[in-house]
Amino acid sequence: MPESTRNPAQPTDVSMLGLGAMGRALATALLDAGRSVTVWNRTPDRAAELVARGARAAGSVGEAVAASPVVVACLLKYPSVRETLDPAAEELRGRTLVNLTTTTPNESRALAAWAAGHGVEYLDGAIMAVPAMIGSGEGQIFYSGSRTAYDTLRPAFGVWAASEFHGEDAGRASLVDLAMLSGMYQMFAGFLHGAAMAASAGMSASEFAARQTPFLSAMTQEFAGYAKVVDGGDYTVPGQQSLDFSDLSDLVRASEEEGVDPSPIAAVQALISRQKEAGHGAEGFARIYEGLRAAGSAEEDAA
Ligand code: FVH
Repeated sequence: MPESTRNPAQPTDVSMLGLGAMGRALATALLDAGRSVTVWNRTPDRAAELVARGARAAGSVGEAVAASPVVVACLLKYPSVRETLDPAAEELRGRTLVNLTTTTPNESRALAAWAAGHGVEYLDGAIMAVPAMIGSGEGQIFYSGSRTAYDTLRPAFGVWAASEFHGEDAGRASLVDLAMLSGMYQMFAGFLHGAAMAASAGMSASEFAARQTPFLSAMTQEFAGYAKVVDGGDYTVPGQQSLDFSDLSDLVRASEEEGVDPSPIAAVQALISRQKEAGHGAEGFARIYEGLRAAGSAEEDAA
């Protein structure tokens, strides 16, 4: 019997709140794996395709929450999660909430505290995949929060992507996710800045990409060496490219001369300059890590 025509009182395995591109991909993968799924979305029309595949549509958040022991939220941002769940807090009591909405680490911790205050088991998740990768075996989802919830749900959620548990601090999965995205977005911005510079010589972005891709791929091999220096904490180890050597003033000036906004590369040069002014010019490039960390501590100290 299709799920949509089941007795409404019969519980389903998972209730999915949020049927945007990602929520629909997650719900589809669960249905394809034979799980029974209740779905809810603020704009109800978005449930139609899933109902046709066997999901049960709930008419309200409370109804969706009451339908399953496990409730997955894949909404937009932290406020949308609270707006959706606050009114259903009592129905959630005794159930497990898995939040896959992108939130900051502190927002994830706030949700964990909110859940604990309402007798709800909480697992936070950060999706390292686009919707098309869900169920393809390519993506990854980082989890943190309740270990019990993770251990119980891992077999079911394994259909989405590879699962990785990051500990009981509910904010850790989000922190690692956002740290990875920080690296990715700065790489993309760097590529686009380079493409803008090359454009002033008439090179198309596609031509530039064809050159940049193998170069950057090769450069990522350097991460492990930088990481070793950072973890060892000794920026004087021989064999490193020094900050004096890495000075990017010419690169910044070249960008300006071509009429291209130098802000991405100027930000890197500012990090280099700060270390040189503090007397570390002879040390390795990786020393800028210390400047980034110290700036965070200074802000915390000032707070
Ligand atoms: N799509 C992706 O590639 C990324 C990959 C990494 C992780 N993200 C995060 O997943 C969350 C959902 O992303 P999404 O792609 O499904 O996003 P949308 O298609 O824009 O759908 C958003 C859903 O959230 C609902 N919604 C928004 N605001 C509210 C609200 N105030 N109350 C209730 N629901 C709300 C929205 O409902 P509607 O507009 O259809 O009525 C959608 O269901 C996100 O955190 C990504 O960062 C995806």
